Amino acid sequence: MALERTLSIIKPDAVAKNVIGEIYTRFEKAGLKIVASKMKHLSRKEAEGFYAVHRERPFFNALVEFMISGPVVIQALEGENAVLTHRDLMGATDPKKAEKGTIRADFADSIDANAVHGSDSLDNAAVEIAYFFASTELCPR
Ligand code: RTP
Ligand code: MG
Repeated sequence: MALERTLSIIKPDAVAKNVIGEIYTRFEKAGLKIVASKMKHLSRKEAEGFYAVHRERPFFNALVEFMISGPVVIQALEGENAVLTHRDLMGATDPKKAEKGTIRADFADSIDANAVHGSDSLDNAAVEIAYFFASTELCPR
């Protein structure tokens, strides 16, 4: 087992549903520690930069519009196998395909408004954490 960090975003739909605390509880119950956290209304430039890998995909503009439609809550999570542990908690991208009991099955409405983001690899996690947090903002415990 390896101690890892991953980046999590509670997307505008889940913030609007007032389930930040319920989602944080799932992280904590799974053994993930929140080592950095902030609420932010992303600018278009920030959202486009964050999702730059998806720039050529047909859903890119809709994704950016959605991510700037309201505030998000961004956190770095730390724990054993944090990247995969967090992806398992989230469930499949499309909530219709997400396993029962996952965050997306319980809180997401559609593939666009799908409640949460999570890094998909350890390398991307490092890049994504650095995109939103200075190293001095990380508080390992
Ligand atoms: P995320 O990056 O948000 O954690 O989600 P993911 O890895 O499960 O999905 P990814 O392929 O990285 O896509 C990023 C986000 O774009 C939206 N999407 N829409 N309409 C579509 O076919 C489609 N595919 C992806 C989703 O909101 C997804 O979370
Ligand atoms: Mg992704």
